[in-house]
Amino acid sequence: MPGAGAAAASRNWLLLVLLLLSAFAAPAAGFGSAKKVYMREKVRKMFYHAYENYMVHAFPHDELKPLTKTFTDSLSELGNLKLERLPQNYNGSALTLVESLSSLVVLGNYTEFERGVLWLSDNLTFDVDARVNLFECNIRVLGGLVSAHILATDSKSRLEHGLYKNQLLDLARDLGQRFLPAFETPTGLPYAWINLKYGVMDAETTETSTSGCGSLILEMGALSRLTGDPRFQAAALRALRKLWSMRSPLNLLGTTLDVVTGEWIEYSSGVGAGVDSFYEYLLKAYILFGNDEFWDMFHSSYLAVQKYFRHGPWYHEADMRTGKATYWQLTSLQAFWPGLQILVGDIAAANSSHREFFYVWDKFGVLPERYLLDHGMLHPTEKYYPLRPELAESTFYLYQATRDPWYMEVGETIINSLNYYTRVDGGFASVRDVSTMELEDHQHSFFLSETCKYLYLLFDDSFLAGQNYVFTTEGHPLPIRGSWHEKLPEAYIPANWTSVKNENQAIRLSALSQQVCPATTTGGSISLQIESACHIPDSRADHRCRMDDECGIDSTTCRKRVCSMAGFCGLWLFEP
Ligand code: DMJ
Repeated sequence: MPGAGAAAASRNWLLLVLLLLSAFAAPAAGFGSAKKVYMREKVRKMFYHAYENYMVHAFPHDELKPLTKTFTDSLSELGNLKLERLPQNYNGSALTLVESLSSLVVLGNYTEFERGVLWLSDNLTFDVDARVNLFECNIRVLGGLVSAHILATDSKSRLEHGLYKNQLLDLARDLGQRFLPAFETPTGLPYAWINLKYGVMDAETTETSTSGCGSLILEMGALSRLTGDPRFQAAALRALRKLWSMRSPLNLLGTTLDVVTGEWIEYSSGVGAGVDSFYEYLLKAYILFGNDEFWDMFHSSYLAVQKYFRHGPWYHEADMRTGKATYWQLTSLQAFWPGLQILVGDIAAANSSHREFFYVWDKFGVLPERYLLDHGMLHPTEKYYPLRPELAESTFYLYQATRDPWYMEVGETIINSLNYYTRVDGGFASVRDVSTMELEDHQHSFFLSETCKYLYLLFDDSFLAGQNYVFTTEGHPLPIRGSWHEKLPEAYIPANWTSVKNENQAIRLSALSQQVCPATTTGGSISLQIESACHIPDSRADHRCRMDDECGIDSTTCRKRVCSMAGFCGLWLFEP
């Protein structure tokens, strides 16, 4: 439990989070306002190219097949939803429209947002014989509806005074109620799959993942607060507490488990697939709801991740029982981690890790699903890039925290790659193989809810002005409201984390010159002192190098930095 002496640190921490989520007034030096507008408009065009092609060729089905200009409802990960009120027995839940609503608001298109809200109000139903994945349906559909409901009742929305009578909230409540039978297990851990009409099917699999049962709290907690029905939050919280009770003495969790026996199935885990949003939701639930319980869980698990998974800027997997490394692999999903580190204020670690993900992006043109760090090669079967958002997401958070124009350059590279490799006449296509750039006929809905949204926010964050949001793991914004806080948060930041000492001086000139090597002096009115007993700066201010001798001592770990293949000083995985 945090001690009383931590109150000041707590306030600083909270202020930092608020600062990170707010719009800063200062424009980015080196990336002029005309260029920012140009990039923003480029992202806007990307979004509408994806959205309009979906509306023309796929709506009201779930997702677009951009190469053949057709549709798909058979999401292996989501299951089948369908709209019964439509003619011709359509399958589909207009998933991409549900996922696009909050992005339309971020782009300032209230007219199309309102059109979508009213269409869904009239047509969507969940009273269907459909087996869906609880986690995916929660983050995409429930999260999309809850967020859109909040935005529809926002003072900026014209719907507030017109035709909108909480229809999306009614739909969300109905969907949430259909989720509840999944939680009726001896452990309280929910089944991974549920039939929306009939509940849990006979002989349903009892296997689920850590993220599948441990990251439902944001959407279900928000639903409870909006409806006044505590059952949604209670179910998600009970599952989360049970999951947490299954941690090892090292405070590590596995990746898959049995919801009936409460036994682990896969003991190895990392910060990527099957676990990622579990960590994300502990911290974001604390920010959104203010309970110390979430912070305590996050704090313990964050320290365990840094201790057992981190190796320099990389995060490998480890066995939860021993802490011993298992798989030395970089996965595309892990790229959300630097963004989460920004929310907790660990900027130096976020920056060094983000730079490595970007190095791999740059090497292939996009981020491969899995990259074998120990062999320096692609995973033989997971060479795909399904338009994932995680690197863009972290880039957005790093830019919010640092205002370093370098992150805009990263965003520009990501945008150019997406347009060059994945844009086709019928939308944006996934990459089947990053070594050949062969495309796959699928435009995932998260390309609209997350990838385009974070890239747009990187160049225009006016949506954030005057309101702080937590973004769900699917990129749907939920406002941070004092009235949702059960009590005021208390937090403790370990002294060796790279924390901002004075919240009035939180703006930094350059992440490359300061966060990577934090004690580099900056001069000027916004200089910032960060403790570092052992720090020795790299020879060059831009951290480029040809030999290890040109690299200094890392200020946070006190370890010798070495020169990477890419020619940057850092704490790389394989040191001499
Ligand atoms: C999204 O559906 C969510 O971000 C989820 O948590 C995992 N990643 C996918 C997109 O990559």
